Amino acid sequence: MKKAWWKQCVVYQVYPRSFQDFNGDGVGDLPGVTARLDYLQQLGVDVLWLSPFYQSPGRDNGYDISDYRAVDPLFGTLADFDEMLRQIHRRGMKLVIDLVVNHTSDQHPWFQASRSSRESPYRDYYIWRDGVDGGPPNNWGGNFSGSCWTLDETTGQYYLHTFGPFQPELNWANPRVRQEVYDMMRWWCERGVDGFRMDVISYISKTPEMPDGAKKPGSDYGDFAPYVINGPRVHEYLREMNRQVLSRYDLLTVGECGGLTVEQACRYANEDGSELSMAFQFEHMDLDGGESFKWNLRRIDLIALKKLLTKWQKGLEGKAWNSLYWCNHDQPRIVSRLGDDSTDALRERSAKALALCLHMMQGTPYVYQGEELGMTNGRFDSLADFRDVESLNAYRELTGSGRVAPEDMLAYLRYKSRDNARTPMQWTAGPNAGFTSGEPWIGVNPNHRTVNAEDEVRRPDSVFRFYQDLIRLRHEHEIIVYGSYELLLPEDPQIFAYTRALEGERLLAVCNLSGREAAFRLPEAFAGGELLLADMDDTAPAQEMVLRPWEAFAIWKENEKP
Ligand code: TEU
Repeated sequence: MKKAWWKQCVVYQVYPRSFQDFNGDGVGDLPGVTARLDYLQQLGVDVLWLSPFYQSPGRDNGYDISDYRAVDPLFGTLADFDEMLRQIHRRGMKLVIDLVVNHTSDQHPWFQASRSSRESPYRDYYIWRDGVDGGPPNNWGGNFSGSCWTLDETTGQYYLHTFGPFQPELNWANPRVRQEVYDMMRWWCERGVDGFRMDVISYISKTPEMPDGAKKPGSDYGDFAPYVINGPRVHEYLREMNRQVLSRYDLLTVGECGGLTVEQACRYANEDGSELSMAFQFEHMDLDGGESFKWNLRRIDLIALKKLLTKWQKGLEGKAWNSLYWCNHDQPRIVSRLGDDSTDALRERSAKALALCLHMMQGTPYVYQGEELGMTNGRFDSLADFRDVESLNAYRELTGSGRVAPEDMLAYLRYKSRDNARTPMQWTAGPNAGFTSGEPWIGVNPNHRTVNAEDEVRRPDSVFRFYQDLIRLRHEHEIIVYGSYELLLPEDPQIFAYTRALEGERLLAVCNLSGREAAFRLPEAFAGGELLLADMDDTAPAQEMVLRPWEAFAIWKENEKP
């Protein structure tokens, strides 16, 4: 397997709106990020991925961009950006920015021109179709509820949007659109950025015929996925982007690829470097999904999770590179989802066990802001406390149609809403968790009095310190980066254990991902190995062990010389 800096690094995702507010308007900003770089350096991460800060009406918190080359005044100025980047580089870290080019905002000048007339030179920058039988061109339903098509009165045609109607889909089949995107990417590369996280990049090529989709369960709409995701020309476009932009710089690129399969990942993230460095798959996040998308109270089944992550570890080995994550700005907090946040002790231990389980695997790990503190899901007393367009639309659609009772839907939102990831970063036990001196745009979790960075950094046994250790170990041990992976005990319903192997050495990760004791037999080959890390201070690896709830550890051993 080829070596690369982006295989050896740990990435930290900053969602600027919720990270640190510098100017007191209740919304995080770029000077706020700059002010917290020492904290991130102390954590030890190598790369920052910054979610959108571009000019935007903000209807999807910046994933609806109206000017790709401007910083939204809410977040600061271009000068603030340059200063932030300078300070990141000064600390030896790198910056990856979000590239949102499957769609723009409907306020983008391209779309304004496109919708103004069928003759506009920008008409073909977007995807326009005639209606059928007085309705939309087909039955596709969007990710943010409702139809994928909106009728525009001015020209009497419908435009396509797989997300909100305020996020019209760019037409990648138009070579001028692609050149605009590549120009813009080069502009940011020349400014000094070190890579791109590419929003829903698996959606950019549509099957031109765009037929009706199969009825989605629990919905009036049809499924666009087979005609949009991993579409016919997506790899051609990415190879072109790679030739024209990516290959000219030394970048980390990661594609957000809903609907990714192992076979597809081997193309998006292939070792020959002709497309992207790596891709985000979603299968492990979908394990607790169901009839109405993700809206339920289901828990992820551990045996299924092990099987699935093992499929990705083995399936990409030597062919492509994995990204590893439990959390991002679209997912509920992992400690509330797969761990146990019912008491402080269990919260901390389960957060550590989950972290160890992920960070000893092959791939580039991503830490989402607050994950390193064991931050939990937010507190949302009523519907009025939610901000996320996906959540609010789903509530309206599912309760409005009578499919889900309002109180059930509220419970589902509390468990799964994207807003759980977006409550402000908890810096201190003080007012608004030290996030803002103003009125925060979304409620601060009241548990910041016990769960906060100030306390976590100070305390030697904290979740923060544990993440620090995991990151340091990855930097020190090549086997954690490049070693091959084998799952142990595939049918065990409590323990997630696996080995890694590299020439001359081996590693064992053992995680009791349950709140009950579990018997574990240490494999012979690891007897007398070195305990690298454990989430309890008295873990003693032995031939016959009884793992305590959420006990997790890693052992390293040199192979016996023949
Ligand atoms: O997310 C794409 C995506 O697939 C999600 O909308 C996903 O379906 C949902 O969050 C799961 O509940 C990206 C961004 O990460 C997200 O924040 C944006 O809203 C979306 O694209 C549109 O740009």
